[in-house]
Amino acid sequence: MSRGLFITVEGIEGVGKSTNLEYVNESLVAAGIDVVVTREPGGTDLGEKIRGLLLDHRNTTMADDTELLLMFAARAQHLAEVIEPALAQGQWVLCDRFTDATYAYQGGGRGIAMGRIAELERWVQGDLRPDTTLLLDAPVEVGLARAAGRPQEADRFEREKQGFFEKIRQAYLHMAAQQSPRYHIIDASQPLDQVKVALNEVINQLVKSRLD
Ligand code: Z5A
Repeated sequence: MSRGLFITVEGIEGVGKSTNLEYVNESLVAAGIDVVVTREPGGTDLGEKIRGLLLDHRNTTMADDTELLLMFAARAQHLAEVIEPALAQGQWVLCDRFTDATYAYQGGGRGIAMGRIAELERWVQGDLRPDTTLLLDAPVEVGLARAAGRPQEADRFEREKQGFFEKIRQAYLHMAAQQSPRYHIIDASQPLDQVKVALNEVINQLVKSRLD
């Protein structure tokens, strides 16, 4: 049995990851692919508890290194319990955020050295990297305006200022430019129908590559 494909969806706050992830999942399932949908931080019982700590806006004194290490602690559990077993069984894993988010948020946003993140990446993941990353990109004000329309209380990240998200967007675009074959930049400022058209192109390519 061939190993499954590891697909991640990335982007700044409110850009439409959850909405489009659902669409990608439906399209893959319709094409006959066995898909596991998951998210970071989270994806396991333990990981969801760590997510609670990370997002709780009352944790105002969390140090940047604590935030970084909690992201990787949740990731280690997620890899062991969900991602690695699924890929080994030939399932495709569709993950809402992964380590690119750490480079973008903890590296670009908080200013932690990228080399330190790379050390943890090697330790926790070994050689495992996503096969394909869908980077939903839109100006920060578009993402923040969409996110502001949601009823839930803002979490610890959502309380950050616009400048924080500008640095994150630039970090994502920089990574995509450096490692271009893995990334597909999707213009997420377009109406949803057009975002889906752009996603379809990538989905069709992926499905075709597996059937060839
Ligand atoms: N984080 C980190 O710092 N380091 C890490 O390593 C990892 C994560 C893994 C939780 O992530 C936080 O963890 C995150 C980064 C940090 N914090 N932030 N910010 P999350 O992914 O759960 O949180 P999020 O970015 O806030 O995701 P979200 O709230 O689920 O937003 P979204 O998925 O990108 O957006 P959405 O809910 O799909 O869409 C928002 C609204 O816009 C909704 O009403 C849609 O109907 C609408 N929408 C979507 N697309 C369109 C278009 N094209 N047109 C019009 N309206 C649209």
